[in-house]
Amino acid sequence: MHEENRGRVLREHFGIAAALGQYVIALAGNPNVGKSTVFNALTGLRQHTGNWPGKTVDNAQGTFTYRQKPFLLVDLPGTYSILAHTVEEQVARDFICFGQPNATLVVLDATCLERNLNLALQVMEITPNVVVCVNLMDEARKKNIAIDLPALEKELGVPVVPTAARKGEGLDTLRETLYQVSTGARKSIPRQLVYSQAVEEAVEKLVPTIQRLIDHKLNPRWVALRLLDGDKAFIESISRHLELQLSPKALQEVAAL
Ligand SMILES: Nc1nc2c(ncn2[C@@H]2O[C@H](COP(=O)(O)OP(=O)(O)OP(=O)(O)O)[C@@H](O)[C@H]2O)c(=O)[nH]1
Ligand SMILES: [Mg+2]
Repeated sequence: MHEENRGRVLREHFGIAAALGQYVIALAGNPNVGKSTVFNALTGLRQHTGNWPGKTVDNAQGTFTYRQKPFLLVDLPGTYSILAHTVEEQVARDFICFGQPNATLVVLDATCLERNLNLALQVMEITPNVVVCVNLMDEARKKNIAIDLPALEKELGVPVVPTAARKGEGLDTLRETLYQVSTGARKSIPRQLVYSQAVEEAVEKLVPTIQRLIDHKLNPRWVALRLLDGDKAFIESISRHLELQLSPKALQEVAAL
């Protein structure tokens, strides 16, 4: 998306005033994993809080500068999933999809990685610009939980940074990694979930038509999966945020495949 247009969408749809040239980072994670602690550690007092437009869900935005580049960090509501079953999930998903952040930082709890990885894998289906932060490393150490971080990074295909945010541990590496991913200096090919053969065949059929309809504005594989899911809220979000009328005719065309 063109940067000026993205700025307008951020302002009008999400109440976020990103300056031109500012790198936008979305901060996602399950509830209570230390997102706000990471957010505070990175942004200090340069924060602004309010609500998401039209929603009673908290919205916190903060800024920081790194290597002379300006960053805007957006703290998303804590969610276990972004398949939009709750208003919090819808806010998080719509921002990651349509706010076009330069990077999405997914914070995980090192003491219960398996449960937390679900959200990371979902975000990795939407965008390749993901940084995974494994937080609460101090708690994991206390519980004698060992994590093979290089193996995790290799499996996921995106950068993994260990932190103990409350103690400020790992934040320098986190800033540097966010910088590299946001500026495009470091590119990833995230591991994609593979579904049953029937679903994969349906996705393959849908992708070319979707690509034509949405014109690179969203990852077509992700959109295909949502359409196969019959996710009406997502189709509404597409029309609202992309100002793209998925006409009944277009949808019929997709459905006919
Ligand atoms: N030991 C330890 N505690 C941490 C760490 N990071 C955060 N905490 C603590 O964990 C608790 C939850 O942290 P928050 O930053 O509020 O978590 P959150 O993800 O923003 O929570 P929600 O916004 O409610 O979803 C707080 O008591 C933090 O002080 C860490 O790295 N180590
Ligand atoms: Mg929080």
